[in-house]
Amino acid sequence: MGVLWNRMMHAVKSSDVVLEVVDARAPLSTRSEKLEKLVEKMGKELVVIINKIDISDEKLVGEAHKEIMKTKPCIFISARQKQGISHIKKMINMHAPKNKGNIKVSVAGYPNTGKSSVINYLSGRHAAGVAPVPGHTRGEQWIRVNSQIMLLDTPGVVPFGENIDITQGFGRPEKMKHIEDSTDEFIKTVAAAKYNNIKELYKLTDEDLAREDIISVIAKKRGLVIKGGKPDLKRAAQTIILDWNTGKIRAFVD
Ligand SMILES: Nc1nc2c(ncn2[C@@H]2O[C@H](COP(=O)(O)OP(=O)(O)OP(=O)(O)O)[C@@H](O)[C@H]2O)c(=O)[nH]1
Ligand SMILES: [Mg+2]
Repeated sequence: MGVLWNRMMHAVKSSDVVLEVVDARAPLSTRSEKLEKLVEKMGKELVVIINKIDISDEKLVGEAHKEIMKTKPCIFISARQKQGISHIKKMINMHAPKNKGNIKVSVAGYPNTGKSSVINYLSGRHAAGVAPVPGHTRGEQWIRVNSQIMLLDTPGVVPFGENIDITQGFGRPEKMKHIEDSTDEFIKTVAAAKYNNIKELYKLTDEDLAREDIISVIAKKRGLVIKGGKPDLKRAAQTIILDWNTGKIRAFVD
């Protein structure tokens, strides 16, 4: 984390504008207070980009957008559906220093929020690697969008001390310790959220949703069992996290 954070400081220092990409399924809890403070301290401009609106609820995202706008410029987009590109370019031009020929923009935020996808969308080509695996981007990379704008892709960073859970794209499922426990808590949070597709996605009844062991119900529905017919909680948890990371789970969690 220390090394990554140093690199983040360097990225911010070498930029005119920072785009902070957050996940529209949890726009408030995927904001990084430390990143925002760092940008402010360095006297740079920050724009919050709420990405993945295609897998969240429009009205609830609209409310979160209003909330964020109280303190920061903010727009909502879908990199996957290619919605919002003109807004991003307008925002970059509005917040860049006037009459600057070469505007440098770093794209930052928590893992898996879609930073590399936003860059590919803006540059119109597959310039940055994208994967449903948090921690996919490992090194910084400058990518030219046009004669005026250059973007810096950065690895997803959760600053030390910030609240980490899997709604913040934390962890590769196969590497997470105690994955059953954290996923159990996570799936209950998502199932209780104002907007979610858990019921349809895992074919659950209302009774299933109310159960304490919802994860074992999901395991059984998916045929994930171990010897003796017991539900395979580990594989069920891995499936759920993968479904979150790939966007099969639609939700609004904040
Ligand atoms: N539904 C949906 N999925 C998206 C969108 N943008 C990105 N994704 C998906 O989110 C996952 C992560 O995307 P990346 O662009 O690799 O995210 P990142 O923030 O660069 O991730 P790291 O480099 O690991 O920090 C991929 O599976 C993308 O296809 C979007 O607008 N909508
Ligand atoms: Mg990336």
